[in-house]
Amino acid sequence: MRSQTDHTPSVGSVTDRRLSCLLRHLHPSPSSSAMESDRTISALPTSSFGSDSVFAHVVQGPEDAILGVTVAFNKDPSPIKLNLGVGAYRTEEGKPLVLNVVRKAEQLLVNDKSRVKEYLPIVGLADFNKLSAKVIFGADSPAIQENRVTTVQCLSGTGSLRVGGEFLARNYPQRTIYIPQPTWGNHAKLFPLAGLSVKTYRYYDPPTRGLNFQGLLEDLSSAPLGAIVLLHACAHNPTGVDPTIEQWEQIRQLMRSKGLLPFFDSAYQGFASGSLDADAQPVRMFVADGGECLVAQSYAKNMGLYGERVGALSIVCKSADVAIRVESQLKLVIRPMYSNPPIHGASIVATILKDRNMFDEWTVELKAMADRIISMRQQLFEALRARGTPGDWSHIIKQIGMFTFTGLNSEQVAFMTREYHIYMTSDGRISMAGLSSKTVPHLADAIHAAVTGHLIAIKIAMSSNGIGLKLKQYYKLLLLLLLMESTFQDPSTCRVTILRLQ
Ligand code: KET
Repeated sequence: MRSQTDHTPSVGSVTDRRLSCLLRHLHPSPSSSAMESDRTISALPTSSFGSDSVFAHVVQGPEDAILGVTVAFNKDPSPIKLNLGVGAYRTEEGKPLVLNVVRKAEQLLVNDKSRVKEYLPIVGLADFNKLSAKVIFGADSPAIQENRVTTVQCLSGTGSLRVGGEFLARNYPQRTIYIPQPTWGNHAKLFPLAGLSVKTYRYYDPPTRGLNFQGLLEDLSSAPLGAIVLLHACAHNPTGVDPTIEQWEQIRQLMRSKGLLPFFDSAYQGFASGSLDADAQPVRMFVADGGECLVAQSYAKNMGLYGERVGALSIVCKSADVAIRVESQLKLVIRPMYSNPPIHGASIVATILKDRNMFDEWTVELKAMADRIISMRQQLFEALRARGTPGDWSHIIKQIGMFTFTGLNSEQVAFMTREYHIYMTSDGRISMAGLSSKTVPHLADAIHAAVTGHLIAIKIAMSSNGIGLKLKQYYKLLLLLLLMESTFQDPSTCRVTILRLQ
């Protein structure tokens, strides 16, 4: 007897077989159908069975030159380790800092029940954009009053540079951007991806550890008409060397006379001098002449909003109607890239910039951060002097902003990491913001040992001997060590000697 609910026709007639086939499709038995489809899939390369990964050919990418330092630092179990790699502010206790004013703003935002999590417009939060333009161009900027500035909220400084770069690649006839030599490593990577070709102009002068002003002027003079020039608004990264105001004026005149387009990267406003206005002066000089320029702003450092990714791109145009059309094109760049920016960080910034008291509180906290960095410069300089470390270390106190470009070479950096667990970028840049009174002696000891080289050399000699260096070679090595003693006046000569030893 068949139950009433059993719809399976009895096998026999052709009609019955067709019906049973149809029913199998309608009520597939899990075991049979899944196995069948798995069998079909298993022949395909993306299935979980058998064949190799379709990504098997993918090679291991290198770590980022800056952020990779933190990766290595995090893996080091040493209790004395010190991260001076990434440009991120730390307190005297070595802890990341959330500004009080930021905490207050966040509290206000949390308590405001009218706030929702809707999408922002493509160009971001309107208040944030308006107020950010005032921070960089000045509250009474004629360009703002004449509505010649368009500002769009972007993903921190990096995102602002990327959007600005792509806008230029699509809408500006000259597609070459000149970046300083050296510069923040990401510039040379992000602009080509935006569609621009990158060339460099001379900037840093290693022998004087200062600005190669002549080289800079020559290179910008020979740049093609209309070329884009990336300028660090203040606190040049990695060198800590900025032009003087008089030199900026010469740069401005030259650039305007050659029709070069300035693209300012303002990642450290307030960190050079402690004053937002003083640090914005070079940008404001270019805006005051009525010409056009782009500015990428970041709130990562000066408001400590690193992970919130808050920044702005402003394009100063000659007229309001051009600014409107430029903004419409910026939207076409942004929409397919990330659609629209995140709301939280920009709301924190807007809350602070909108309120006079909170704004003032921010400037006080910002000044305290800048002052702490300046005092770290002084302490490190004095610690090296106290140790009699060979070389002129006055550049530590002359350079400004978050970084000191020490002049230490990559071997010396590797030595300091290996022996002292001090992490920094291989170009010898140290983040002064990561240093504290407690860690200055440790850093000074490490620099002293790295510069006076015999420690490195002895280690090389010992390890070389350990791997079976012949006695004659070993003595040759020791002889070279003695030779090195007389060449330590300048760290750069130390490098040559060490390379010879290896
Ligand atoms: N411009 C410059 C000159 C710069 O130093 C940085 C960051 C940025 C832009 C981008 O910052 P953002 O976080 O996107 O607002 N520099 C530090 C961090 C990093 O490399 O990402 C650094 O040099 O350590």
